[in-house]
Amino acid sequence: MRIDEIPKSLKRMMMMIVGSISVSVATAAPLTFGGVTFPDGAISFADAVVSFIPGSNTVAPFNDPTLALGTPDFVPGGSDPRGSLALGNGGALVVAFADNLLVDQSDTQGGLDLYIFEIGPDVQAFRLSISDDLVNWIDLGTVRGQPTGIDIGPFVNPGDTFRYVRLVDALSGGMEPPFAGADIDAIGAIGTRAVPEPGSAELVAAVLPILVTANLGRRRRAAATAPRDQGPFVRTADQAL
Ligand SMILES: [Ca+2]
Ligand SMILES: [Ca+2]
Ligand SMILES: [Ca+2]
Repeated sequence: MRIDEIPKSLKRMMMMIVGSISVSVATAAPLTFGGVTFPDGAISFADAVVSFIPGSNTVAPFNDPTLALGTPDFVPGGSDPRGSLALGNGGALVVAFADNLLVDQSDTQGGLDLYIFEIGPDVQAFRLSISDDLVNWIDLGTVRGQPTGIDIGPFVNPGDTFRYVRLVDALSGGMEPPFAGADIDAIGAIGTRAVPEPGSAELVAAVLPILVTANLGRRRRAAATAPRDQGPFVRTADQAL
């Protein structure tokens, strides 16, 4: 189909869809959690679980790795205790950023780039690594704190970006069930570069052919075969470690 075959009304609709996606990235407002301000707001936080290999003595509902995604939501003494993931003794979690990438920065929060929100009465340690391909990992050492912030600057090259973060419980105490190991509420990147979310690109690829075919009265199989589930966001436990 040539572009001049598309009706004006449909062109306007297409521009609205693309515009709404780009605006959602550009208008992010700063958010503060536990005294830590994230200039790019909610997109700064981990978006997907790549893999979770639970350690011992973490049981449902505290062993759900999705509890470590998104903005911090654990409420001490709240009615819902499931705000954080208990890694279990020696447990390993790998998460991915989808609409942002971790980068080194020096302008905000003393240059600390990556914050892990660990919670609970025991301040438990975990080993922290970052990667951009799930193959080559940069070890940031064993850390602890509630929350704990890390400057990745000494470990990376200028301009490097990282999509993946790995946490491995360091067996530092609090080892009894039901929530043994470090308790991870959220993982946020102050050093954040916003990127088009894979889901948004898929949305454009999937929706536009449907609109075009609907307006022109032509059915095309392309709409049904638009790319889906591409990218690294799959649970591949043996790939991660
Ligand atoms: Ca994010
Ligand atoms: Ca930094
Ligand atoms: Ca949480």
